[in-house]
Amino acid sequence: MKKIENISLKKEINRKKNIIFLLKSKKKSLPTQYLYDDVGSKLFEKICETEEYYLTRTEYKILNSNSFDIIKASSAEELFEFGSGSSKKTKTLILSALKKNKYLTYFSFDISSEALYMSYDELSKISENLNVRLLKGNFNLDISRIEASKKKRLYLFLGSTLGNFNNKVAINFLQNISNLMNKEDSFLLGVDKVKDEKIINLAYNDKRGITKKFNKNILNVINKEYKLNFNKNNFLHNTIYNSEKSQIEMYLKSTALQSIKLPNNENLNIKKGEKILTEISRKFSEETLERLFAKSNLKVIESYTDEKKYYSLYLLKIKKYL
Ligand code: AVJ
Repeated sequence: MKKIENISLKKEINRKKNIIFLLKSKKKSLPTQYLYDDVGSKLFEKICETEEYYLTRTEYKILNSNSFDIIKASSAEELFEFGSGSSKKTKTLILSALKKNKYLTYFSFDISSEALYMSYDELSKISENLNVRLLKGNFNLDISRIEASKKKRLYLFLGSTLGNFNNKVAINFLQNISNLMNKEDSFLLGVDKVKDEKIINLAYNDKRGITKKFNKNILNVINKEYKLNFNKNNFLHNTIYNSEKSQIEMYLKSTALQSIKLPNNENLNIKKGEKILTEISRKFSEETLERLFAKSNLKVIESYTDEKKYYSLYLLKIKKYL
């Protein structure tokens, strides 16, 4: 089995306090990262295969039709992917990069060991000239621990994962990447775009109920992690599209008055109808993206989309080398 390089600095200190704070707040929420444990990562892979979830399929198509162009335009000699998941989509880019470079290193950076192993399984057979490195860490906490490269690196952040971050966190993340980038490096960002609300709503309410399972799994994860007593049967999967913020908000909605024992042994009452936010998924307009890039010292070199303009990839470079 391939060895995982753990680069994360475990900042354990305030985790419990944070959970208590989030659950006692007027607008309750849970940290989105808990959706992506090993079970959750696998459920997400299944969401990607549903009819309604157009994001992955569309991104894959765009990547497939433009992968050689992306490698050419970026002159990439090395690939570094954040939140790589199973790396299925990245395969096409790797194959194109191997046409231009005899040897290639691909870094897969993810929080989940399961995802890293899936990525290794998917990629290790491609070529003897491909070196796959597995890095385990959290991309908001551990990005400063990534080493820059002497080779021209193409950073990848696909799957519209940026959409999980509120504006402040998104800017912070993009700034961290642009600080890490050398002059010759590039960055390929995949994002879901603003479109007809009906299509968006369906994507988060698939009829097979996989998204519902995915959402409820967060309760298993935090029950285990913090020894809590959430009962999945007392919650409904609930999403709304917030058009003001152009984002899907995914909630667990309480079906009854219930009492939860918090990690500090305090009892928390959750009313019937009360909602706990588990994830946001932003849909971006060109204007929003321009603003984000400008604040992060990034400029667009090239962009790629599908015929319906549902989804876009942006190839970015550093605007000013500081
Ligand atoms: C993995 C964050 C891109 O926001 O569309 C899918 C996660 N949540 N269905 C998304 C997700 C519910 C997904 N991202």
